[in-house]
This record gives sequence, C-alpha cells and structure tokens, in this order.
Amino acid sequence: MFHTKKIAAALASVAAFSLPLAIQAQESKPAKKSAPTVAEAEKFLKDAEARLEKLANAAGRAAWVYETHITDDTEAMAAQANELALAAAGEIAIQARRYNKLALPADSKRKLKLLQLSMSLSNDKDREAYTQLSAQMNGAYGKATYCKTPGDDSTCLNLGQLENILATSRNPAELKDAWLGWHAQAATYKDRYVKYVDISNKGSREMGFANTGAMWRSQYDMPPEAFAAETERLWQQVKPLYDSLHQYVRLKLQQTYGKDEVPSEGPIPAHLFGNMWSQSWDNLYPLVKPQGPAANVDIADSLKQKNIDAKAMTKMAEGFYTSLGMEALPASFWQKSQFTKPRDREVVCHASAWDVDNLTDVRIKMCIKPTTEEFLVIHHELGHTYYQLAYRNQPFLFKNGANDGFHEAIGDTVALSTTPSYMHKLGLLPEVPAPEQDIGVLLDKALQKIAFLPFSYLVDQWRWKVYSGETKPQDYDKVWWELREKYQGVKRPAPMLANGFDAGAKYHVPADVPYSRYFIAHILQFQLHRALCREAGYTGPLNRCSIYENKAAGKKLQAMLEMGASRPWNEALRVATGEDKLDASAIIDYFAPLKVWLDAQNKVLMAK
Ligand code: X8Z
Ligand code: ZN
Repeated sequence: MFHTKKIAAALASVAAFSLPLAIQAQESKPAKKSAPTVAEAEKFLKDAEARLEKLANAAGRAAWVYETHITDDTEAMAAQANELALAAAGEIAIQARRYNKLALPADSKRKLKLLQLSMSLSNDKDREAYTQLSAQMNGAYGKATYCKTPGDDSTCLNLGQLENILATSRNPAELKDAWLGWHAQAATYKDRYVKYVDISNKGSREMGFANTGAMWRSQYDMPPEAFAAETERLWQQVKPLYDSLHQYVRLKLQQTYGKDEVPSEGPIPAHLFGNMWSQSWDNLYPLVKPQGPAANVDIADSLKQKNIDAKAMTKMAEGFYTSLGMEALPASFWQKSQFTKPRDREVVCHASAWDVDNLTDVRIKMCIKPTTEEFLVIHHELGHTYYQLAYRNQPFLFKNGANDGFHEAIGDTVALSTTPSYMHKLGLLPEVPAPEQDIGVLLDKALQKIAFLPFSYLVDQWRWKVYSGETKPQDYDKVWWELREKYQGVKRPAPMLANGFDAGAKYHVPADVPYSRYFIAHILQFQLHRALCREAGYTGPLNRCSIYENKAAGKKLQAMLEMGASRPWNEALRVATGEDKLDASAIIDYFAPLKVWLDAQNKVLMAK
C-alpha cells in the first residue's frame, strides 16, 4: 500500500544523500569479522529484500483488514504483523552498515542507503508499545465522533457528517459547533501520541538520526538541512499569491458574515473556510466567485441526476488513465477495493491506495461521496495505484515513488487535466465555460491548490519541533496555533482547551504520515502538468490544457513511473520534464492572470 504500510514505505522511500554521522562513526570501529566482500553484500541485499517483502505483504493484509473493519481483534493482529516487519527492518538496517564502505554497483549502493533510512527499535517492549499505539491511534481517529449530547448516540456525528456541515452550512454558530466538536475528540489520544513520539525518536536515534523528524528530512537525496531550505525557498516563491487570495477571501467572507465574525486584519477564524482544517477552500466558491455570469465548476448535480455511483465515478477516473495508454485496472481492484462507507462496521474513511502484494493486488479504500471534491480525490488515489502498477517489476526496495512527493503528485497532475471541457465531454457539466469565464475556473483551482500550500508546509514544521523536543506536550496547541496564524492566517474560533490536541484532529498526525510530501506534490504537479502539456504539443494557457487521450504525454509519464525509486528523484524529474530542480514557476505561471485579477479586486473591495 502506499502510506499505511509504514515499514515498507519508510524502507523504500528514497535514498539519503549522505549517511548520518553515527553510521559513519560505526564504520571506523574495528570490524569484528574480516571485511565483507561484494558478493556477501549482494547476497545480504537479496535476502533482505525477500524477507522484508514477505513481512510487508503480511503487514499490509492485516492493516487492510483492520482499517476496513475496526475491532479489538483486528487492531491486535495489525499491530502484531507490523511489529514483525518492524523488527526485521530494524535488524536489517543495523546489519546493512557492515557494507557501507564497499565499492558496490550503483543499484546496490542505493538499496543499502534505503535500508538505513528506517528506524531500529531493538527493545522488544518498545517495539510492541510502538506498534500498538500506532494501531490504537489509527483506530481511534477512524471511529471518532462528536456527540452534541454526550451519552446520547442519536446525537453523534462522524467526521464525514461534520465535514458536510463545514462544507455547506453558512451558519457561523453551527460551523463553530461542528469544528469545536471534532477538535475536542482528538484530546482523547494525546497521551498516546506523546508516548509514541518518544519511542519513535528512540528508534530513529538507534539508526543515528537526531530524531524522527530528522530521519524524515533525510529521505530526499540531499542533506536534511538542504531539504528544509528547499521547502522554504518554494514557500517564499508562492507566498505573494497566497497573500492575495487570503485577502480576497477575507473581504468576501466579510460580505457574508460581517466584520464581527471576520476581522479586517489579523487571522480569520478557522471554521469559516468550508473545510475542517481550512486546508482547501473550494467549498467557498459559491460565496467568492466573480460577479456576473461566473463559470459553473461543480459536477455534484450531474453525478446525482445521472445516478453515477462511487464505482462509476472510479470507472470514469480509470478512463482518463487508459486514455493515456495505461493499462486497465485488474479485476481484483474492482472486487477488493472499498468504495463506500460500510453501514455495519467501523472503518478508517481517510482515502488511501494499497499495493497489498506489491504486484497486481492493488486497491483503494475510500468512503466516496458524489461531489466534485471526491471525484478529484479518486483521481489522486488512482495516481498512487498507477504508480504502484508501473513499478511492480522493480526490486522490492525500489517499489516506491521517486520521493514521497512524487507519489502524491501523480494523480493530482492527471486531475489538472480534468478541465471544464473535459468534464463537459463526459457529460458532467452542462456547458463549457466561455474563455472570459476562465477567472472563475482559476479561482476555484486556487481555492483548492493555493489555499493548501501554507497548511501543507506548516504541519511538518510543527512535527519537526515536536520530534526534536523543541515543543513539549504542554505546548502542542500553543505552537500549532502560532504556526497556523503565521502561515495560513487562520485562528482558533475559541480559546484553546486546557489539554487539547488540535493537531491530532488531522488524520496524518495520529496516523503519523509525513506531510511535507503534499507541499512538494502541490508544486511538482504544476511542473509535471506544464511538461506533459509541452510534450502533447500544447501551447495555450496552462489552465486550458488537458492531456486526455494524449499518448505521447502518457508515455513520458509512464517512463517516469516505471523507474519507481530506483534513481535519485531529480533523475526521475528529468525523464518526465527535462528539468533538474523543483520549480514553483509553473504554479505561478498557471495562476498569473488570477493574481492580477485578485489584486485589482482587492483594491476595489478595500475602497468600498
Ligand atoms: O491524505 C491525502 C490523500 C491520501 S494520500 C487523500 N491528501 C491530503 C489530505 O487529505 O490532507 C491529499 C491532499 C492532502
Ligand atoms: Zn495520496
């Protein structure tokens, strides 16, 4: 799978540019045995891959059963299977050090590095506690509800229902209640998270990393400090665009909710953005769309009218990929995936894509609703699936994205081609918006993509501080809100709870999925889109380009996908784009006309 099968993911994510100091120190100690040979190293790698693949597949199956049917038993079984995989991975990571100094073929050298980018928890009790806490937090998030009247089950709402309120209600009191209710429940697993962080750090330190955050930053074929600097560089490039959007949305929200709810300066209350985490604002489109006849970009009505159900929506998304020349999804995908929320049991609804046997047993797990947003998430998940299928012939350690941001970018890149004309062709939009309505279409995209940038940047700013110990448990919320105010310009709608855990109300925190990957992905997807459109011979404005049915673009993309994690990510980038570096100029170009429009609107609205 992609992100729950954490062991394999951590193992096979990407190579470090340089090995941590402790590993180098280890090498200089006198060796117990005589120096290893190249042949021994090759055999070690072969055995390690076979052993890890077997354990990863077993852990993946157990995790699938757990997340699609949460019970105490499936929780214990998932934790146990994960523990076995983690034990092997740790053992192998330590053993791998023995071969670090050998002159090996490039592939083997890379595999050796990848093996050492995971944690090693040699203490049995720690390992057991770690995998149990992990499973418990995942389940707790999946099962969580907010009950208006505590003890009365008929008043309980799950995350999906609360998200619907955030998306559709325009009643600030109702919005605030749903927002606060969801955030309050996260406090129930704060203690577990604190313990989990502690053990996780122990495991990372055993492998020579300063802490788990440092280990995460080491997965990008460059020194960890260079990665942090790279993300900051990209953020500075896109920040002016975010600022213009934030100001425009502030002024429009003031028109809806008044100046009492929406201040003229400083951060805006977080419950007003149409989304539980204010991470994507496209549900505000009806409130903020340009005046006059503005583009309609919402396909929800068509989906309902035409009875296009979850599976049919997924079929449509598959159709985009096959139009690029990619294979049809295997029959087992359709049999084994979870498309909708089962009525009779608890599940983890947060969307994910799984490669259960690391071959063709690929599945997605979603609780699909008939909305535009979810139609795009399906494309996102199938991006993971097509990546998994494309690299299935690579050796186990290379069955992964070029880096985790690449894995997150593929489906979104494809979804950038689901333009209004494409939606119209599929019968999902009654009409194609005229070119003079492009601003509306661009604004809708910016509400998804530009609004998301600071959020995706700050989640790991927070976690890096937590993992390094700079932020202590009693300051979790304080620092979380400092970051959210600083980067997103949003504030908590009410005073902080005494022992709250607001960061824990976001899936990726209790599930411990790194988040910088999404920031990278949001820059990268525009870069890939621009390159694939160029490959398709397209020369018009980027927002009107669709690579639908373009086999040349499909071939380029597929060539990159098939490489998996076998080479440093910049080489994969070069295959698809001819470019060497992450570059925010594509996202800036894409939205350039919108930036001009937003700044003009802001002037007019401010003068009112
Ligand atoms: O978690 C996801 C995917 C699964 S990898 C649905 N995303 C992030 C989120 O929901 O917060 C996609 C965009 C950001
Ligand atoms: Zn994803």
